[in-house]
This record gives sequence, C-alpha cells and structure tokens, in this order.
Amino acid sequence: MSNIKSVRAREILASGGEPSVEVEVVLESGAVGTASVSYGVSAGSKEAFVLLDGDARRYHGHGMLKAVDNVNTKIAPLVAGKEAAGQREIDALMITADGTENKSNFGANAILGVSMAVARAAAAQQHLELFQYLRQAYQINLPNWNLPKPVAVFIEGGRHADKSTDLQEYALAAQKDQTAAESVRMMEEIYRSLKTILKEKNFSTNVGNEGAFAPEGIQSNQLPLELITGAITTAGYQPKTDAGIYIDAAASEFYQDGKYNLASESRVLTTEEIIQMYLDWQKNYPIVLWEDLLSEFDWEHWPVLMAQSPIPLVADDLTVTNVKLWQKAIDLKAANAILIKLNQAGTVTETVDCCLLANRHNYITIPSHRGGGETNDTFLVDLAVAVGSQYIKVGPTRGERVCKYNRLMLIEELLNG
Ligand code: 2PG
Ligand code: MG
Repeated sequence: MSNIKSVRAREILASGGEPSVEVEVVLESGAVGTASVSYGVSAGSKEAFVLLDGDARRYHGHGMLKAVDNVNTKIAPLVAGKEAAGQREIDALMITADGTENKSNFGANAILGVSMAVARAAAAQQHLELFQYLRQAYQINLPNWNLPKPVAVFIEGGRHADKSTDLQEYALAAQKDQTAAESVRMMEEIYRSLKTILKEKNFSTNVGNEGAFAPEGIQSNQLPLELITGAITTAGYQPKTDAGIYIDAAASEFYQDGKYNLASESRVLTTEEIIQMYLDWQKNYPIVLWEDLLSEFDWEHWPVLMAQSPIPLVADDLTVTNVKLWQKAIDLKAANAILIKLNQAGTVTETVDCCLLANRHNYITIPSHRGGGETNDTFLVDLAVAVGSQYIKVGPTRGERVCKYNRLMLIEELLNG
C-alpha cells in the first residue's frame, strides 16, 4: 500500500496529430504510473466531455492545456496523500469534485488520465501486471484468463475517411479457437489478401483514420462484404468459422430526419428498410457481429432489430460506456453486447462497472480503440483481459493500433509462463 505523492499532466500528441493528455502519478513508495487518453471522431452525443482549449491559434482549437492545467492545479491536490489502491474511492472523489453529469467541469480527458495512471501506479506498487491488478482491485470473480479475440477494422468510411462508404467500418472478427498470437497472424494475413484484391480491382489501398483501407469510388455499401469474404478465402481461411465480418455502421452519422441517408448510393431508407437490408446481408455474407446499425436517436427501433438479429447486436453511440444507458438498453432489450471505451465513461471504475453489468447478463463486452486521437496506451487490452471480454476492437496497422495486439500477445506469453 502506498499513498499518492504527486500527479502531473502534460500535453502530448495522439494519432492524426491531435493533442491529448498524458498523466504521470508517483507514489510515496516511488512506484510510478503513466497513462494517456484517447478520444473519438464520431463520438456519441452522450459521451463524457472532452475539454478542448478552443483557442484557434493552437492546434485548430484542439489544444488540451486547460485539461492539463485542471489535472495539475485541481485534481492533483485533491488526490494527493490518498491511498493509490483505493481506485473506487479516488474515482468517486474526482467525480464528486467535478460535480457535473458529463465531467464537463474538469474534463473527462483530465479525470480519466489521472484514473488510469493511478491504476498503473498501484499495479506497479504491488508488482502486478495491470490486468492482474484490475481483476484484484475490482474483485472480479472469473474462473480463468480467457483472452479476447481481435476485431480489426479492414475497410473504413463514414466520418473516418473521405469518399468511401457511408457505413463507418467493415472489420474482421477472429472466431477460431486458437491462441491470440495465431488470431493476430490470421488477421494480418487476411488484411494482406484484401490489399491484393483491392489492387486487382483497381481500388486505391490508401488508408483512413484507423489504418483500414478507404477505397475511393466503392460502388456500394455492400461491396466491402464481398471483398472481405474473398480475402478470408484467398488467405486460406474459412469464412465465419475462422473469421467473420463485423460491421460498425455508426448509423447516427447518416441518420437524418428519421431516415437513413446512404448518400454514396443516393438512397434514403426508412428504419424498416435498412433493417431489412442488414438482415439480407447477414443471410448472404459471413457477418458474425454488428454495431450501431441504427442511430442513437432511434432508440425505439433497437429492440425491433434486436428481436430479429441472429447475431450479437453491439451498442456504442447508444450506450457510450455509461451504466445508466447500458441498463436502459438491457431493460428494453435493445442490445446484447456493448462497445467499451474508457474515455466515453471518463473513469476506470465506471468503465469496469459497465463491463461487470454485461457479465452479469452474459452479454459481450468489446473494449475498443478510438478513431480520432488514439494514443499508444494499451490500457484497454489489460482491461479486456481483466473483465474477461470476448473481443477487443482495434486496427490492423499503425503503431498506435498494433501496440494493442502486441500487448495482447505479451499478456498471452506472461500467462503461459
Ligand atoms: C467506433 C470508433 C472506433 P470513433 O465508432 O467504434 O472504431 O470510432 O472513435 O470515431 O467513435
Ligand atoms: Mg462505433
């Protein structure tokens, strides 16, 4: 056990050259924890608040000096001297002192940076890996260490790329029972096959925000399903049983006036029509999970879709890693899987609580990277292992994405002694 001695934040760069916050926590024992905060491009409207400077002369207004200052001058004195192993208490203290529903006073980017760094420092203090520490700190009772399967975004459009599909992500979800290292290799091999297929078809292999392909001039929102299925077989794998397709439509982004506007196809669909389109796709392609097929402003239709969905329906913008919204989704039978993003919640404790709520219902949790300012922090992987998540969603290329898969493979090695 050791108390917090100092807390210091600094402005760093995340992916896309976007500023972010890094926090370093030092304990009286000398143990140190460092963490950095990611944030999204197509953020849900009810996510915890990202405090940006708004000063157009610095980083187009996206500077994070205010959040840094809030850590250094407001949060640091609040948590100094507190027991680092009391994660719940420290998070509660910050939430209360902030005093707002969405952490708009200190900024969730400030609060979360401290929350994550405290957990790391406490883990270091106890000579535990972060995933071991989190399982112990939150008294998570699971019989074993099942590692999450990777979900990697292969083709991206929507807000994540110019002139690509209306739907945001077509990803690959590993299905085969094999080691994490084998799943990672399989994914990369299929990604390579997809690159070859795209080239053969004269599509550009330029990539979008998450390192996934963002081919310009793709004729329809359905075509990526064809291309990815082809890539799975070309790479020598069995669609659906080895690897399946995971769609994140991020449908709030193309929901206008109560309808779904597929601008790239010049089609506007009613909710009933778009549900039918998805269900037809699922019959014809090896789709194994899907996320945000409907808008976060179309709550009433989520249960309608869920009742017909043969595969897990993942909520992201709908539930934004918020226990109350997730409970509402469960009560209304609106979703049976949840995307987990630490910065949507704004503290480690609230994030873990969302996962534990899912576990109590045997629902799937999928800790995820962010499309915009993603950092090199791998906290989400340890979180996934600690809570027993079934999947983690990252990207197939680029340092800030692959570091997550590298961490997963390292954890596998650590667990196998
Ligand atoms: C999502 C994420 C990550 P963003 O919608 O699931 O893939 O994107 O961070 O832009 O919300
Ligand atoms: Mg999403």
